[in-house]
Amino acid sequence: MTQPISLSRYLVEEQRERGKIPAQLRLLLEVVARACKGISHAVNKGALGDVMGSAGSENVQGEVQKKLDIIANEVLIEANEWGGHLAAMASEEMDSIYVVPNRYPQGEYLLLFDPLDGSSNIDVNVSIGTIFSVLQKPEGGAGVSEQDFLQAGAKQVAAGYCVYGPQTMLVLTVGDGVVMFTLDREQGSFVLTQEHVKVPEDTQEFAINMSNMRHWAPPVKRYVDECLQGQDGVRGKNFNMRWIASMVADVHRILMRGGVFMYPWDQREPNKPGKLRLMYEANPMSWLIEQAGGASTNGHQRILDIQPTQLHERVSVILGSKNEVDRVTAYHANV
Ligand code: AHM
Ligand code: MG
Repeated sequence: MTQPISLSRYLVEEQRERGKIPAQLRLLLEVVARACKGISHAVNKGALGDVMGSAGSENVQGEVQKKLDIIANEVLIEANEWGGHLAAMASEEMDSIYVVPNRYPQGEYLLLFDPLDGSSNIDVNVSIGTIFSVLQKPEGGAGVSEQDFLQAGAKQVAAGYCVYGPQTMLVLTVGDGVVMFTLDREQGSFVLTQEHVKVPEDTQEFAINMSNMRHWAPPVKRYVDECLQGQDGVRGKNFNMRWIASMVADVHRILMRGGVFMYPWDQREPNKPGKLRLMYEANPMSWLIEQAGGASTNGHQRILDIQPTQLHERVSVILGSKNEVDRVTAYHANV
């Protein structure tokens, strides 16, 4: 029987054999994984711990924070601030960046996260997750500022998510494909369960919140209309639909079996480019999808090429199976 490969061993071997992961980055990823284990534990407790329901506060985007949003945020900060691998962190749940306090050494990396994505699903026991993105602090310049974070997604040095579902899984890229680890609760460690993850180029499954259809722009409406026509329509095949309302769970399904995920701009809030956040939701997910052979655009350009201008910037997202993403993007060409 082959020995299971733990996340720690995978990272050490990647560092040793491919020189892919510098020691500081390896430490960072181990710490993020450890924090995710803690979050998984809190999520699993549910009503048995004091973790359910609203925290009675709002985040910078004006969204009500759940207790678990705040717990997950604190777990990630406390786990990461003292190790010497980070200069600063940014989170969906914090207005501005969190600079590593002076009492700890400062590292060269920047960590961004959505501590608990899909939080509308917390209280109904549906899969949720933590999304993270790692950037290198630009060279030169003393201290660290929000400006240092404003780098295109193509500059990420690691990205991933942890999904808290029937299994807790950590999905990771360091630019060398996508690997998946499953939490072995008896051993307390993440174990490698899938390598060479590949998103099929074609799919017959799409994911979008259909209740917003009347607000969509014509290219998105056209694409979904054509899918709904099924085998008698222009696409000549039937499509299935899924919408979990947890991006982590929807993207995980797409990594496992293909599909296209869309959270496009819509007319409900015409001044916002979309609902999802570029730097700690769309960028890490887009890199994972691209690393697995899929594609990700905002309808007009590759998401990873977008130069952010704000930490909490929003973006329209179309990602997944390459041929479908290319089709939706082409429909935007003349708009
Ligand atoms: P959150 O970060 O506040 O949880 O919001 C992001 C989530 C995504 O996980 C999901 O794709 C989307 O919001 C669902 O939105 P909606 O409820 O509008 O369908
Ligand atoms: Mg989110």
